[in-house]
Amino acid sequence: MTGRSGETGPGPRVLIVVPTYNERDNLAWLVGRLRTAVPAVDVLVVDDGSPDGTGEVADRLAATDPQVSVLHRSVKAGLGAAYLHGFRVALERGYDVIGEMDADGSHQPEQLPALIAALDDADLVIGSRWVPGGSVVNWPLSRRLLSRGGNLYARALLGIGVRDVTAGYRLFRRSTLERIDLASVESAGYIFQTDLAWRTLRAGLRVVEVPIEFVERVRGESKMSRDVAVESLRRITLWGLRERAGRLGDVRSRRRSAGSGGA
Ligand SMILES: Nc1nc2c(ncn2[C@@H]2O[C@H](COP(=O)(O)OP(=O)(O)OP(=O)(O)O)[C@@H](O)[C@H]2O)c(=O)[nH]1
Ligand SMILES: [Mg+2]
Repeated sequence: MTGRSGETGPGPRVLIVVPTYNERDNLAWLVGRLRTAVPAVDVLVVDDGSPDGTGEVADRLAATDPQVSVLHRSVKAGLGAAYLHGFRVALERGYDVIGEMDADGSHQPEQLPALIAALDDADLVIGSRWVPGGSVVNWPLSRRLLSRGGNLYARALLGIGVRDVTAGYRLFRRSTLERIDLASVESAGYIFQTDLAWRTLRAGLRVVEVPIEFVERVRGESKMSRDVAVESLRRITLWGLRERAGRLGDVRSRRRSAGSGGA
């Protein structure tokens, strides 16, 4: 992405939001890589009171680096809720670009420049595992099938072209977050990712996927569960059916008004 409206001078101000829950052994490693890979980028860690002391690790990083800051939330309230809080703060602080990145190393900071470059022609950039050139390292077949199957289902039901709509390595233009009415987002968990991409598409904005290499976490525990997958399927089904019912309603009312116009 070039400077604001293409003029020379400082580039866009970018903030990457990193949600954490029990990522003590990953956070310093991840933030260090991020600050080295793209030194101009600021980092906001959003920690949900991790019992393992991740919040204190984040505080230590922030104390020595003015480009790192931390939001402490008292209880684990879900990935989506943490991101919504982070986004609100990012908008208040005036950032032009607001990004998402996991703390566990799955999203490689070294690939961030490619995502930033893609923002020139996009309102939302998704680091995608499932476009040509994208890949996943160290995932068992079951996890691949879950992600591919979930994405296939979302594509079919929502009628969208995005191949990795559940992905969590992303960059939003500020204007995108301002358009999609964050205050009405209710998705607190992982379905948040699909929800925001779906809102962006429905607002008529441009979503571009950039291939990434996604690396399974080496340290710490996953917070994914069967309930998360089931809840995602339920919500996607609901949105898809609602959209179809809406379209059907539009066709019926168009027919009715065409009929009454001709009478
Ligand atoms: N603040 C906050 N962060 C969370 C919460 N749940 C998950 N996270 C963080 O969100 C990121 C993604 O969570 P992961 O557990 O890695 O989930 P995943 O990537 O789907 O699962 P794996 O592939 O198994 O790692 C990590 O940085 C987590 O620490 C939460 O409730 N609150
Ligand atoms: Mg992960």
